[in-house]
Amino acid sequence: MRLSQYFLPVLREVPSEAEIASHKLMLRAGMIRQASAGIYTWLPLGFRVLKKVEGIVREEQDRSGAIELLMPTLQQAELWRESGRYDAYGPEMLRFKDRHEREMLYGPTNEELITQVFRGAAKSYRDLPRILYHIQWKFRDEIRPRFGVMRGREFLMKDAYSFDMSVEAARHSYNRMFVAYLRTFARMGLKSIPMVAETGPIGGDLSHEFIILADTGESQVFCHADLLDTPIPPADVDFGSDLTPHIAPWTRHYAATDDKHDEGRFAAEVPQNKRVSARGVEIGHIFFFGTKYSEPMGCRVQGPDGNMVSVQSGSYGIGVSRLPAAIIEASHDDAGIVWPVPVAPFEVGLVNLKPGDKAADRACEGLYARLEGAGVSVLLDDTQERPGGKFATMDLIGLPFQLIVGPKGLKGGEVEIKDRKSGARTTASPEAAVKRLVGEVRAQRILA
Ligand code: P5A
Repeated sequence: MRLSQYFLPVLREVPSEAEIASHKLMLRAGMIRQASAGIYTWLPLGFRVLKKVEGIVREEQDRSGAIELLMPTLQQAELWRESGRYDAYGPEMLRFKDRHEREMLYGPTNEELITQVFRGAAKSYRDLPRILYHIQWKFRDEIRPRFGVMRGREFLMKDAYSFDMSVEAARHSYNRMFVAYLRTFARMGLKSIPMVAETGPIGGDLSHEFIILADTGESQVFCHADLLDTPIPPADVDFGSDLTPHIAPWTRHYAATDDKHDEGRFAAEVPQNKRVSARGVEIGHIFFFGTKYSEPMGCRVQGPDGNMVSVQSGSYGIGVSRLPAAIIEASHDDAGIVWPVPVAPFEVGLVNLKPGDKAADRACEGLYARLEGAGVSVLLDDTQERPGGKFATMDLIGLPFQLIVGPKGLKGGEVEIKDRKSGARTTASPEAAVKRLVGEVRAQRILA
């Protein structure tokens, strides 16, 4: 992509409406613009990040065996009356009538809708287990939308729903998602911590929030320091057998907690030098709620003995549109965003210090073509902005690598590579630079 033909409205001033780093940086880097309170347009640069995040979420869901479908954003009130949640949900639900005076709502979550789909399709135990998911916009009329896309009213969620014959089988589905979540967030460069959680309006009695540590987080977290170094389980763990050994380090009762749960027990059991107390951002939340929806909504299948049984279910959410902000909270500095390669909007920022200079133009075109040809995504700054402004923009938008090309360096046969994260600058011949960048980018795309 050529910056001279792109749509990247960066802001030099820090917007006054933003309180936290990610919100400020997303506005300044031309990633989002507010449309109305808690509702955002994703500008091209932000949209590329959102798509990358969505892609990683999708890959790990698919890998775990979950099956993608797409449910609508609008739902009928009638369906929510079947589960009893229509009246219970409260003012966060956006309710309205269509032209036929039918009561409708903009879905804040999809437990009822998926239960309706599943009960109409599954007849016997042979149709189970299944995990179905979609990635779809939700609306919650939050009383205090804030921090940009971190707590929006309209937001993109990955929500999965599991259907099993027994509580034990449902625990396996829960654990399978648990592992998929750890892997999903690790692939985005995030260290996520599962924390025992409240179930709120979703219901059930088993639930974990996935938290990343950030000073601006809305939740208080106490966790065992070892949790931050626990290796991520491999994707190919045998889901048919007991998964407990794989997730035990995270699910031991003292592993992570919040002030609503057993902070006292945590303090008693975890040695002082191993206690981490921090703020956290919730990026995912999983629930096991058994028959909470299947029973009132009549979602039953025939068991092997011929008897009809209510299906055991759970639901599993990831805040897809919250993640770009969460990643920025975890990865930025004074100059701007520092994107991990797997979610970067472009992998390399190619800076032409002097567009119009024949040698610089020719070198940049060649580098651009070779990097793109090797599958590396490049944003080429071919604008007439002065060098200082170009560097500031590149640092602000946080592409992992900058490749800086100017007439002076070219005379000596050299271009400069800057690593955005470490700030390290090195010079190399154009050929060597391409080779190095392609190698680095490929290495950093995969889960360490
Ligand atoms: C699980 C999937 C649910 O809704 N039903 C379907 C369950 N869980 S949840 O915790 O309420 O939401 C799941 C994740 O969505 C993100 N999220 C939000 N992101 C941005 N703005 C919001 N207002 C918002 N509300 C929830 C969170 O990441 C949450 O973990």
